Amino acid sequence: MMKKDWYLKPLAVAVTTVALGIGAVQAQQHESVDESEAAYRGTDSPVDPASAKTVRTPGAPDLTDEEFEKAKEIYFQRCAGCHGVLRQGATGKALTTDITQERGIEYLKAFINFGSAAGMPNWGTSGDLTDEEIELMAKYIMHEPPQPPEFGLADMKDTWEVLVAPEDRPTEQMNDLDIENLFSVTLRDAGQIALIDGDSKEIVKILDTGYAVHISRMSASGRYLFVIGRDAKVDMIDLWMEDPEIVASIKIGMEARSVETSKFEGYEDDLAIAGAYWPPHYVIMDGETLEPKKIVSTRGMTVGTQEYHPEPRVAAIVASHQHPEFIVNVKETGKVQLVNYENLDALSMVEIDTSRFLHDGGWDGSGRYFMTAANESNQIVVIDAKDRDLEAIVDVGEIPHPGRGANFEDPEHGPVWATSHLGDATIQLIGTDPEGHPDNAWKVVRTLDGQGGGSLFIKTHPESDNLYVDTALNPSEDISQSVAVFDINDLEAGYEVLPIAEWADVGEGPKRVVQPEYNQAGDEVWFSVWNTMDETSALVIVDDETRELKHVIKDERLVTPTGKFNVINTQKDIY
Ligand code: DHE
Repeated sequence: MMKKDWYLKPLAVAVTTVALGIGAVQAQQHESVDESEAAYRGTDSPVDPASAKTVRTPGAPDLTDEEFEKAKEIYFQRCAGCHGVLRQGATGKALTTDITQERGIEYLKAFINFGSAAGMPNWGTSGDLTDEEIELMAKYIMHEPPQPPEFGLADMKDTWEVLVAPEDRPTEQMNDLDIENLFSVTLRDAGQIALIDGDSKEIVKILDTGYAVHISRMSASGRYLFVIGRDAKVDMIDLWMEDPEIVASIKIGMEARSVETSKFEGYEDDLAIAGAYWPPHYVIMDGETLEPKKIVSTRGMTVGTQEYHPEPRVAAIVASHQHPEFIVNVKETGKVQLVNYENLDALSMVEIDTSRFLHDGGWDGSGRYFMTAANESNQIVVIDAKDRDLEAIVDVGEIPHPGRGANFEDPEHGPVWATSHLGDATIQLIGTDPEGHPDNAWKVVRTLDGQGGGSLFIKTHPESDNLYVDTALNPSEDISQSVAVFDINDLEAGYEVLPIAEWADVGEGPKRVVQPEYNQAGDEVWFSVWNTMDETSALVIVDDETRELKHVIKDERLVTPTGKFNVINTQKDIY
């Protein structure tokens, strides 16, 4: 089993045992939990803390109203991302009152102060929280969690706008953009996207979208771009307009991460879907106007123990090409729902038990199998979209994080899909050809050693012989500011390191290099050099043939660029 090493090695772990009246508390003091990793896993929740009603719980130390409001603010900003709004646990442990009241205040204070080797940041010793705030938070989590309000159809309709009616939109492309080679670039902390022309590298337009915008997805036609913000705002952008513009938008909840459109033949773009973290539900909408049609809650029983979970968040969503279905990952329950959209008034669904903590994923090279990470279970789940059942669950390294993964032909093992990992330095290739290579199917057929852990995305392209692996969240700057590239035809030769952040020459800052994305021809690879808001970021473009620097896009409008989505590669699931 892969040891979780990258996380511990660079961190000098000084174990401080705090012996307390109520027994010894083993709180491991860390020099610092890597801030980017902590920030990545627990970005502040866009849910308004004031919307959550305060609950006073017997057995918990009392707090004034003012203290409650302050604690809620801190919790939603720093803790909800990992522990969940209702504290049922996800990447972070469950903090329900049966646990917190049993542990007691001193224990809780020590853990908040020193953190833990399992990834809990050291909020006190890092200086993020004061002693008073630590005491406040320890008391706060001994009370029942305040529940934010639901967000139903009326709330959605209050936010729904059709800015340009379908009948008023152009009937042909009105601009001379090479749309297929256009890139939609997430400007994360600006709440915007940049549309960048893949040939000229010019910024075509900057568009205001949702708060902490997260991902872009394409319509089946390749005409519309769908963007979702962490605040659950979906924007639909018409790329045919003379000046590409948002034509419809809606908020489908208070927090979300995923959006997709219907892609099965005969239903192309009839419908759109977006999945929320809060409330835990997904919403099926009209594909042309985003009118909300059907809200489906994901609350239910977990796989395995079949315990009720009140906050199973919707992670990756893909649109099946095999049936008129959306395939929806439900994170905390470990259920994959195949939602048939032929009749929204009589919704039929296949709910497949898989493995808890589903996250991101993508199609295998054939477009039949959905390969998705149950990342906190260290597994890759394989869903057969044609037979509509679970094909396999594959044990992999520590916290797989594939993005959509990478599909290519391994010279020895045939067709494979690859993932890298947050929690260790490996890249693992899983056989995806049960017909032609049955012995390799759904097994790890090759494990490569990459630069280090902290990897978020891996990518290749049918026209390329290269496999690029980022390590954006590795604590060592040499590693987080560069990428590794393997020759697909000689994988055991190891990797070459490309000094992407150095090539960007943007001066100070963390300069995390994140998410390789190819252009349409597959002869360029674009990387984001993700700096903080008040530092200079950039996009670095590498010549895939020579692996040398081809171009750097630096522009003050490029604020915290992260995900980049080439239109044709996103539309056709090319990765
Ligand atoms: Fe993401 C995809 C959730 C943090 C950049 N991210 C996804 C998906 C999910 C998800 C469920 C898959 C969507 C789909 O395919 O439908 N991301 C989360 C989180 O819960 C998490 C860990 C913390 C949070 O609070 O958001 C998180 N993600 C981040 C980041 O910090 C990243 C690195 C920078 C950013 O822009 O926020 C980031 N996530 C991305 C990107 C993708 C993504 C670029 C799409 C990858 C692709 O190639 O499709």
